[in-house]
Amino acid sequence: MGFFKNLFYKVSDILTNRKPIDEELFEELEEALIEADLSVRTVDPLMEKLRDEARRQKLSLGGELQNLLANLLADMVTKNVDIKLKEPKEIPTVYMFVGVNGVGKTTSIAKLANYFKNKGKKVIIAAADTFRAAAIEQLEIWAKRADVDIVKQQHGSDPGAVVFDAISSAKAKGAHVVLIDTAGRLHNKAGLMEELAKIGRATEKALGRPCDEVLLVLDATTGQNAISQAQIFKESVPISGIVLTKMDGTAKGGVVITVKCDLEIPIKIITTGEGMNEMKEFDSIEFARNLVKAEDENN
Ligand SMILES: Nc1nc2c(ncn2[C@@H]2O[C@H](COP(=O)(O)OP(=O)(O)OP(=O)(O)O)[C@@H](O)[C@H]2O)c(=O)[nH]1
Ligand SMILES: [Mg+2]
Repeated sequence: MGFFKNLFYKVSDILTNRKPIDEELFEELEEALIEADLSVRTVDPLMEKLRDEARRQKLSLGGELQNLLANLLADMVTKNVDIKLKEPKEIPTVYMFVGVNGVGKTTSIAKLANYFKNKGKKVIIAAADTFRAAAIEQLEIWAKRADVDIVKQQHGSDPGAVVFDAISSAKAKGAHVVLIDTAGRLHNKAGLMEELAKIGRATEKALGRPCDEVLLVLDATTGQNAISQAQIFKESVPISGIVLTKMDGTAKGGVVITVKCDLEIPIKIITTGEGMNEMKEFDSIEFARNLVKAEDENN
């Protein structure tokens, strides 16, 4: 199975049939693209282009649309230049992770800790999820596994104070990276969102500048819901990038395109499993190349 087929399995099925190109096929295709988590806002202009091109090139069979579609999607994904995750240049460089419950914040922190550690950086994790029972213990296990330091306080303590401690400790020890774990929160709870702003202020106080990266963690399997989460988090904290998790658990590729095209927040990291190494920096050119390449191989 090609990359395209994997990510857009239903779209691919429709197009591999030797159906004639007609209005019914376009409608079926449009529906499948939306089911694959492309937003309506993205699909409308895409369908228009597809129709125009099909007419211009005088295509007659559904299969002939596959390559065209892969290329149009590839163009959309690579439209804006990727903004990479900030390198830890200043000591310490601070990365805060935010998002709703269970999206993969803590696991992603472990992966980033391991990633920076392997680059020879000294890493400190700040256990600022003081809210969920066992959150601190979970983070301690990961910190041990990644062999990095952790700064924690008691369950229920002020997350801002934990962050302040962690940054002070990083300064004292000359650590390069501070990764802040925060409690999962529903984006519709105003009080909890305000708490994030407070953590941001504590960081600024300790660091003398705002957080270097505020990373919104989104679960790729939640589709359009991830988009609405982003829109609301964006109002409370200055999100600088997205960590898109659980890409191994979705056959829908559309979420990447929707996040990239509709949100105007760069995707910086993609994670694909529960293991420490199952993450990589997002590369839209590679993503697009795979879409198109898979198509060429199939034809
Ligand atoms: N398949 C898969 N599972 C993942 C990935 N990232 C995280 N998980 C799993 O998702 C679940 C939640 O992960 P956590 O890292 O605890 O999520 P969290 O956002 O910190 O959750 P809270 O702190 O409760 O808000 C765990 O079972 C992880 O193993 C991924 O990339 N792929
Ligand atoms: Mg967590």
